[in-house]
Amino acid sequence: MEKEQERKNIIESLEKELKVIKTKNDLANLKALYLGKNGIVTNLSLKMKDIPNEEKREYGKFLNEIKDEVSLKLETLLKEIERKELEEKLASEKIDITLPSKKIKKGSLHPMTRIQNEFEDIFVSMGYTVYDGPEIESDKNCFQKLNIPKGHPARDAQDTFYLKDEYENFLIRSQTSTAQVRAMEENKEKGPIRIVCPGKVYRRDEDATHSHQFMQIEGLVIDENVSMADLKGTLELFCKKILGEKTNVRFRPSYFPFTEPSVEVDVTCFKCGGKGCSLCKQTGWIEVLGAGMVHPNVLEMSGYDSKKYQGFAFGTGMDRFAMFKYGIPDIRTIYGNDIRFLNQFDRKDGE
Ligand code: 2NL
Repeated sequence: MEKEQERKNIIESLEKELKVIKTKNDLANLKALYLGKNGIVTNLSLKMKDIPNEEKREYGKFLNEIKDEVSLKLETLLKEIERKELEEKLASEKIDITLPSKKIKKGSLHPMTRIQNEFEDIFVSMGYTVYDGPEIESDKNCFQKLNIPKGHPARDAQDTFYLKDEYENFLIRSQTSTAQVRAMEENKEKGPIRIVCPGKVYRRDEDATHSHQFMQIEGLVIDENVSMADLKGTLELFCKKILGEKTNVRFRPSYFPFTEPSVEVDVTCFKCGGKGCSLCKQTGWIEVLGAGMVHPNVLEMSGYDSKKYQGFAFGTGMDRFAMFKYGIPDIRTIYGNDIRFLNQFDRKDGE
């Protein structure tokens, strides 16, 4: 009966303490108090040595029972605390999936990327290939092979950036024609070519309509029986595609060292429609391209038989087109990367 009383006392005091326990930490402390090294239940076994031998078995059983009972009660409360914690966690982390989502701000293409894509799409639709070349070039590819020998006045007009010391015969290209020279040289069969070469070019020039670095695109067609009529038809179609079907195109005689004859291409002013305004300086026309029939010297220097082959070529600044098409007044803003400028292009064509 003494044992029974002891069990009752222990369980009663345990139950009293369990009632006020709220956290796993407090429960662990309570567990130590009862079942730990110096715990109330653990210490009961110290009495074993005073128990007469014939009762030891019985006492052992009693010890096990009380241990199990205490353990079970502690375990039950632990489960209860854990369940409550989980419930609280679920309640606090509840997500309302019906709430409207935050708008993700997406970027947009840079106006130069957009205009380049437009150029490439039009020429690819006419069967051209886009051909790339390096920006560091030899004097030979940039000038000599284009019929601009050393001392030619056209070199001054382009006022190029040359490299220094042992690389003084190299420069950062002033025109993308360099890539076209490469295409002609690489064409070992000396057969037909139909390419456009877009890319960066560099000149010593800087004001509202000129940047020391700008984006040029040049086209080159070489084949048998290519004539000025092909040049005119191609560029007229291109201008209408990129600036609108209503655009009128005119060709004026001009001069480039690498073409003969050479032309400059004007389109009806897209601001006034040809009536005359400040943009077109009251002429009704705006110059957009330079072009011509490839000079026989240029063909011959890259290994083409100029009796058998003819070609036409053209070139323009893509920046100029972006300025016209998107209404950008200062070329420097195109390369300034000011987010207020770029945000204005966060829209689709035609919007
Ligand atoms: C301009 C317009 C032009 C070319 C570029 C060219 C390229 C080869 C052969 C012949 Cl490989 N011509 N390109 C032709 C005419 C005009 O660019 O205003 N350039 C200064």
